[in-house]
Amino acid sequence: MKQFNAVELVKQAMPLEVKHQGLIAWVTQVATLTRPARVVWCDGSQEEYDRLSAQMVEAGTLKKLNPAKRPNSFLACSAPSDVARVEDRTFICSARREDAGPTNHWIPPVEMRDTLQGLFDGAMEGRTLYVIPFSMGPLGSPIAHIGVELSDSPYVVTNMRIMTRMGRAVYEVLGSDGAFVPCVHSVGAPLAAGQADVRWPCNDTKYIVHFPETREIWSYGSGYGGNALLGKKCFALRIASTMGREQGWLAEHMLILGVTDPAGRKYHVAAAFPSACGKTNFAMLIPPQGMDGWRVSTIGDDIAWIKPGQDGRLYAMNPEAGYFGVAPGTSEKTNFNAMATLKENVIFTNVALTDDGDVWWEGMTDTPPAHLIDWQGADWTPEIGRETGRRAAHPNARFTAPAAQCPSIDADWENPAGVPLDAFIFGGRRSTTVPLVTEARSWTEGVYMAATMGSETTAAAAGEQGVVRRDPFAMLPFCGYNMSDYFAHWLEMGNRLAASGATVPKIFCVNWFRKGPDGKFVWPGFGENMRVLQWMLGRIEGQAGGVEHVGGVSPSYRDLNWSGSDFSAAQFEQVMSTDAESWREELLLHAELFAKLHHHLPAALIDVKAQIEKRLAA
Ligand code: SAT
Ligand code: MN
Repeated sequence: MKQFNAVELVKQAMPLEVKHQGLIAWVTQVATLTRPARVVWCDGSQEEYDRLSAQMVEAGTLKKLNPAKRPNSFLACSAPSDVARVEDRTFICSARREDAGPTNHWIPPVEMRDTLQGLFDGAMEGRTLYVIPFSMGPLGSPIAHIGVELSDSPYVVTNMRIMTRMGRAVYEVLGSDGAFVPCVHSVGAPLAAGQADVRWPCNDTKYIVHFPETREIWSYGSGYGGNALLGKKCFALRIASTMGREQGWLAEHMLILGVTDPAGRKYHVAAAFPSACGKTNFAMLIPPQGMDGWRVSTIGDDIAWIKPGQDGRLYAMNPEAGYFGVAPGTSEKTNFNAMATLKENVIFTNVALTDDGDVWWEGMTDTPPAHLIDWQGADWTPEIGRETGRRAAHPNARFTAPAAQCPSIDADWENPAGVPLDAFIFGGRRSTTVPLVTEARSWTEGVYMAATMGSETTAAAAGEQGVVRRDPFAMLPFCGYNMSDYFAHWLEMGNRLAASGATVPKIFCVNWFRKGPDGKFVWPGFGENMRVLQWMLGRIEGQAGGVEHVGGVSPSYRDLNWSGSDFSAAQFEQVMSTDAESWREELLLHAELFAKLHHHLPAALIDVKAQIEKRLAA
């Protein structure tokens, strides 16, 4: 047998643009460890995308959809065990445990490196190691950061081409000594000589590992979403949040939208919600009837990098180039712009296949097609669905689509300067207690609201669903360092803003998800959220009314624009009401969170809590 020669494999197909000795040495080192059959340096071209897609169709990983219905689009169906992010298998391996903090899983770096050496030893045997150069943020812009992912999954390559600026030009930007975040990914399913591959290779053992000090990412065992597309949660949130802390900026789990009023005045808002709570829908909102002249434009749907500009204001940019959005529930009615974005050039994952080679998911149409192949490859009919409760699409089924295809895309979405922020919104999924909207009276009170936010868990993460957990800033699974230090960083950013004399964005807290006694959502949501947005802008302009209460300022019924709506004052009461008893219960949960985060917990937040308690007692 021929001796395995990593140097030769790596050099063989290396493009001329690669001049970075550090990069070449690292690729060689990873190839030596993982022993792939081939190394491919990706160039990001359409030709490469088509070739890999065809290979995956051949291997059964992808189905090509009917080109007349869904041009240049594919369906991937994963292994049933590999359908979401795995939070219990996600690790922040900082040198000191306290720097990861109590909300992150921590293992000493030395021990973790040992484990990873064992796992990655020969992990790519029989497979191809793809070198995937990518930029988070517009290529070459001063606020962009570069990563290189080494992955043995062609599905990762094609998804990364949509989700990031991926390809040859990145090698040029890197030059001979540019900085990059090294990301190593294996599905953890080496192939012995002659062994047939499976449709969706993965491993029951999974590790999603971050070394914040050395800015490295290692991911093993999963091919799905945030576990495998390492530019997204791993880099643009977990690693970037630690970079932001050091360098004075913020990496947040936020959509960014522009909103233009009938007079042509434009505002920008960044909004944080946990996974699968409607960020994509909110970012692509179409104002309802009766709100003519208002317009929402989309800058990003999941991640915001926010930095102070020359004028001291905060500017936000979207580091991604695509949407990895939740398919179920997306329809022409709930998100017209998303449906238009999904017309072509899309990779669907874990949705159902129609008999004419198109896709379908729960909520796409009121009436399901008479027959489908479900996400696990079995026959599905509405009767089977009713009888067994089996869904045609997995609840965390996703689409990967180019952002540029979105009809509501903002003209400034790739502006390297970002867009100036007027407001932050924080929202959880709460069937009770939390009102539709509350304005914080100060930056500090806003940080408190965001820090203590709770939300019912969704299918975006493996584990029990529908249980309320604290999800500070919607960053619980994504903060790369100690959560209390993260709160302190937010407070510090606020102080700096105030000191610069720049306009400080207002902070609001929303809850679209209150349920009535019948268990149904009371607030219609989607386009109707524009009414709440208008109220916020009115508050920014000092024009809209509001009522002070224990937790902040909220509108009364007459403070919102109801034109074109039949939402009644009684219904409004249902989505706004809170009583002292619910507040007391909620505060117990805040206390629990603060006890957990006591190490480095900023005193300013403890003060806000004391003030709320005082108001409640009065
Ligand atoms: O799978 S992802 O982590 O990219 C989606 C999400 O949970 O927000
Ligand atoms: Mn997300």
